[in-house]
Amino acid sequence: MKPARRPSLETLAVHAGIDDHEYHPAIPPIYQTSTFAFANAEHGAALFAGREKGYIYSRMGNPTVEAAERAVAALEGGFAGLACASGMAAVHTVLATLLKQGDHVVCSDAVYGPTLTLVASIMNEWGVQSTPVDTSDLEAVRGALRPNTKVVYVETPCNPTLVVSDIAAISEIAHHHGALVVVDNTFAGPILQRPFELGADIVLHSVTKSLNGHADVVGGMIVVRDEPMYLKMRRMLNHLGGVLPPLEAFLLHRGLKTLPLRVWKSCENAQKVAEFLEGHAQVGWVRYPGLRSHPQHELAQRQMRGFGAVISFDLKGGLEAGRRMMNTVKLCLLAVSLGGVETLIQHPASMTHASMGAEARRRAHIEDGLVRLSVGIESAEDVIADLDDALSAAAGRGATRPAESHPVA
Ligand code: LCS
Repeated sequence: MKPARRPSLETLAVHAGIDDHEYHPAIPPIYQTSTFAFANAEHGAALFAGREKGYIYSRMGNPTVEAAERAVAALEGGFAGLACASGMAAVHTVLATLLKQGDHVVCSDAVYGPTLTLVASIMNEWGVQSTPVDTSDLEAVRGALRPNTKVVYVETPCNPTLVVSDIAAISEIAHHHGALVVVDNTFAGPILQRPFELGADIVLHSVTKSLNGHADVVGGMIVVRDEPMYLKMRRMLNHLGGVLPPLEAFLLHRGLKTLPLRVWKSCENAQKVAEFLEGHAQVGWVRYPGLRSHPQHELAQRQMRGFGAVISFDLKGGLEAGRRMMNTVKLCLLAVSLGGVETLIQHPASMTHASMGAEARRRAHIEDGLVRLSVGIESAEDVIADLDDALSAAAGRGATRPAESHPVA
């Protein structure tokens, strides 16, 4: 007998998570309901006791949300997904499940600002110890482990420095020590990077970014490898309560269908934009994993199928040049978030990573002049023309918008 063919990611993106329903719709219906009626008292009691399968209350489970959870879990190659109200709700739910007072977590130092604030500041107040390290340095990871280290938390590529960490090597080090590896796969996504195949135990996402892709959903997703972890995580999510609502789950699921097309187009565009920026006299340095000048370019080639949508670069002329540039762009939206169909530009030190504080930013090499660009699926030539005009303005040539309309620095 021919072995069953494993569907490709492109096929899963279109079909995964879609169940049969009464009228056989092509797209799962939106169960926009907070609660589900029981047939009778015995049925209600049986559902609560877990003796029967079915739906009770949408915080505990909802068919539209479960469809999106199955789809993302299939794309990541995990056992199951848990949809959360935001990426931060996913980070919180994972850490609250895996860590208790007295435990220690090793964390990439250049993660999304609020993730570091949660791990290194808020959770410290709850008695969880943490060590932020440059996780691209395996010796630093090894050296940070303590007898009570339960989790190594890796974001790769990192936000916004695009540092790439070796998931397979870190998993080996952490597992040898008895710690679990959590990978925030938001920047690469399942099309470009396969953390479970590299040894990770838990994968999480801000689905606000490429998985939804259309800037109309804030959401998160946790994907686990096995049932015991799923049950622990589900219990925590159910009690913390940060679940994804049905309409958002529907929009996420719709966005997934074009994920491979969008991701490959933005990778192609980002490579062109990164090369343009690298050759521009007004730009100090450019960091993009697809450039040979990126310090972990070889690792990125090994670990990723493509290099993603996000580029960071430094403008000659520092903050003032950055302010002028961001007040001049017309096609690029001056907005935070990333991984969507539209090109976005922002200034991490005063925006996404402001909450970390200057000292943590300095340690994580998030310089004040760093500008972050998330390249969309428009024409690369149009994006480059817009950036070219804005770079001229940054150099003091051409007109800019009034500074007060976009306070950057
Ligand atoms: N993980 C990563 C890598 C992120 O970039 C973000 C958000 C989160 C987690 C949190 O997800 P959220 O709760 O926002 O869905 N990153 C953002 C950024 O770079 N700009 O705006 C949000």
